[in-house]
Amino acid sequence: MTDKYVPQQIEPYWQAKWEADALYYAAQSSDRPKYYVLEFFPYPSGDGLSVGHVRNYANNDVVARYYRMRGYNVLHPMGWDAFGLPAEARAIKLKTHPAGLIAQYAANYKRQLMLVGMSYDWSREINSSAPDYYKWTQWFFLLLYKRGLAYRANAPANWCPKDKTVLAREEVVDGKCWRCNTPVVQRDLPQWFFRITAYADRLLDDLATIDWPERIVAMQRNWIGRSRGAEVTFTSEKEDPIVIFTTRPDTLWGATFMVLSPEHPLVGKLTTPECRAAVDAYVADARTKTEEDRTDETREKTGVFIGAYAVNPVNGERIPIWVADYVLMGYGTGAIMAVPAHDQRDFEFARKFGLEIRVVISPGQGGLDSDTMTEAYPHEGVMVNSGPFDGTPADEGVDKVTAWLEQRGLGQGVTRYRMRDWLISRQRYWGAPIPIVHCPQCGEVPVPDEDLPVRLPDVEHYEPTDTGESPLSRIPEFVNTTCPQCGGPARRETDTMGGFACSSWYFLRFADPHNEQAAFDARAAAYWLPVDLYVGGAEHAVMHLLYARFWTKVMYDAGLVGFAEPFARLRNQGMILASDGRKMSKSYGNVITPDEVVAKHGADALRAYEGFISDFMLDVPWNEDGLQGVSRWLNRVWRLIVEEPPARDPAAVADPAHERTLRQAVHQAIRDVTRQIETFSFNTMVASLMKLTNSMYAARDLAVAGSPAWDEAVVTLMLLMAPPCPHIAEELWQRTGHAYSIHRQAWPVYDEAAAAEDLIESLIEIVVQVNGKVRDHISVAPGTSEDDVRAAALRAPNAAKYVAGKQIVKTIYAPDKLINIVVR
Ligand code: ANZ
Ligand code: ZN
Repeated sequence: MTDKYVPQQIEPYWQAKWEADALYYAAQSSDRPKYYVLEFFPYPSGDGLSVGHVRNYANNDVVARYYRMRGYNVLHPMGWDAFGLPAEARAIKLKTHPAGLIAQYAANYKRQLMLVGMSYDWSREINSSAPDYYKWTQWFFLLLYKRGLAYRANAPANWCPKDKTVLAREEVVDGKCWRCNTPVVQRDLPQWFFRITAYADRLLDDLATIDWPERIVAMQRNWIGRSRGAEVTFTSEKEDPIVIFTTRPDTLWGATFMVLSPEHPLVGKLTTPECRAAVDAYVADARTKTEEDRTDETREKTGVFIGAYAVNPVNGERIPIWVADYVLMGYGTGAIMAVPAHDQRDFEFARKFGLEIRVVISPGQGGLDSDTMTEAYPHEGVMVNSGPFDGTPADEGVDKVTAWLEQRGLGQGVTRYRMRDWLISRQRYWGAPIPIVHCPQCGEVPVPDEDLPVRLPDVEHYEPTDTGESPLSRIPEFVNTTCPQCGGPARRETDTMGGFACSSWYFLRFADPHNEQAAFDARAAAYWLPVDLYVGGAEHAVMHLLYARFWTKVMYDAGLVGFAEPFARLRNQGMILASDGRKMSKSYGNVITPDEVVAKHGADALRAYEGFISDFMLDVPWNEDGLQGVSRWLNRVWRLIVEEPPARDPAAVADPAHERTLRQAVHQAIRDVTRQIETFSFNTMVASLMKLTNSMYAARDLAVAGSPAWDEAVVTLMLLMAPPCPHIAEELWQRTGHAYSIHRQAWPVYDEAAAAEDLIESLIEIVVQVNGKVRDHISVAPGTSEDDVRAAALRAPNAAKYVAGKQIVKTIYAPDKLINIVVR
């Protein structure tokens, strides 16, 4: 047996043994508290995992292992988010089937995760593209359908011309497809939606009940975008009512023009013949723009006058009506009153087109001058030029004006949301088929539960079509079916569901992954869920993390689960950049894989470095020196424990003060590492372990090795290292004669008195005399018993010299001051 630390020799051995012993198997148990630790299940790609991906797995594994040692029944599962565009696109390119590709990619991910020593319960592995999984995704679709939460509607959709599919709003980034960066165009298509807007209030309000990063909470809040305001009815000169939505009814007296969205139904009717050509051209142009472009605040405002006027109901004023693309048809009523003095977009528009700016909110001192203002004043103040409301503070004015409008039948208070319904259908092959049949007699008919899953046909050609129809529509064996209701000929729905449907419930499947009768057993879900700790990247803030909350609430309402929030605690990891500070990317050739790091330094070094690298939340560049530092530390630990402590000079007897110092270091480490794991401070956790190692080296040099304090330190260091560095900890545990497995040991208990900072300072020095002559000094805690003081005095090297070979007659002890050993 070599005594050098060679991680590549010990790591595969222990990994195989843990797996063979099912050490991380999570049995459902009622007598132990549970802890469910989860990482976002990955989308397996052909590139495999980089050290950036490993960051959240490795650090969350520390938490999983820690809770096991704390006596919790821990569920730490892994699976594959396997449906979706990238695998399909790749398969088309390689002229192969995505199922085979995904299996290959997932196997590689699994190999990599095992390589870094993840403590997953692999018996629960799931794959969202397997029929025994998507059967239940379809079942949930129908649950939503039956509850009125899934519907089909014709809608302008974001269409990616390259991927040839509709994209959800959140999949459009800066007007481009989030996957392939192709500019998105608008198309009208029949689409399936989930009615997430019905849950807007609960999705907002329940944010207060979960422990999530403030940033993610804020993103969800903005995304849902609840605004309280008023709808106010203006009238055109032809007396058509034009309802506008405003959050600032207190500024009604400052409206100097009106803006309609280009899609507004009254544009056609109200536009005068002289303006028609210009308006038509503008409206046509607006259709080519994405919502993201249109709402870009830095873009120069555009618009045209439609030749008509509207009457402001509060003061009878006649204001020009414009059409402009910064007003969206999908929000509010698609029409606004423009108040350029107090709304920045309206201000820019008015300045560009020479429209009147009228101040109706005064900031107090000095007031505002509409001629010299350089930007809108959107803040609080006092209402001015506002008829009966002059002098009213603006914040009170909002409610007062709303009540005033309601009394006169001119408007009403309303709540509006920015969030829209969730577009779920995709015109693609590689997804869960939507389990609906279209019957000429019965209309839309849900596929009966017993006929699920609606299987994806195994075909060779599934390239997307240019018509916007799913490739499934070209497979007659799939399309042609009989109506479950009347038995007549019918057509299957050919759209598939976007991958976010699969990931909206997978965390429940892990509780009961092999259930063939139900998506999950209610008791299993009640035991394991909600997820106690969920970790993943912030890029999911408004998609997956909102959808999963929505589905959970629907399940709660359907009585399937007893909780309304799936993820009690959420943490986001930062990105690991390449050492050059750029994003790791295949195209830059700067990706670092766990494989190469493990080959060079071992999995434990990689894991510890993934913690040590920086605060978990921050983006940080990879640094080979830092990795080497961690590797050196592991070698030091190895030598400290495996190598015999240096032969002890019999005269060099340990000073009890040094033992106490060591105990203090040990218990401070227990205290700190415990807190650091619980607060996700993995960088300081590794630093604490390094510090303890240093304290042990110092203590060993002071000949504490071999004492009870030393033994305690060795055991504690191994136990504290078990979560981040499971292999070396297991190996050292065995080499120091302990019973397998260290991962089944209890977490060390922290002794507050031993860790106390003031202990060392408060030690008192005791004079050691031999036959009345001062020979040495020792440090002890006040109140130490005479026996302990005598024992310590006899170990003090200089005193020991004068006692050696003599017979002790008696000792005289003056408490906390002096001990005199009388020898002969
Ligand atoms: C007059 C006004 C005066 C407004 C003022 C704001 C400030 P949030 O808070 O995001 O809900 N608006 C209404 N419907 C719109 C649409 N379809 N497209 C673009 N803008 C629209 O925004 C509500 C405000 O955005 C509304 O209040 C309206 O402008 C504008 F000093 O009305 B406001
Ligand atoms: Zn029918």
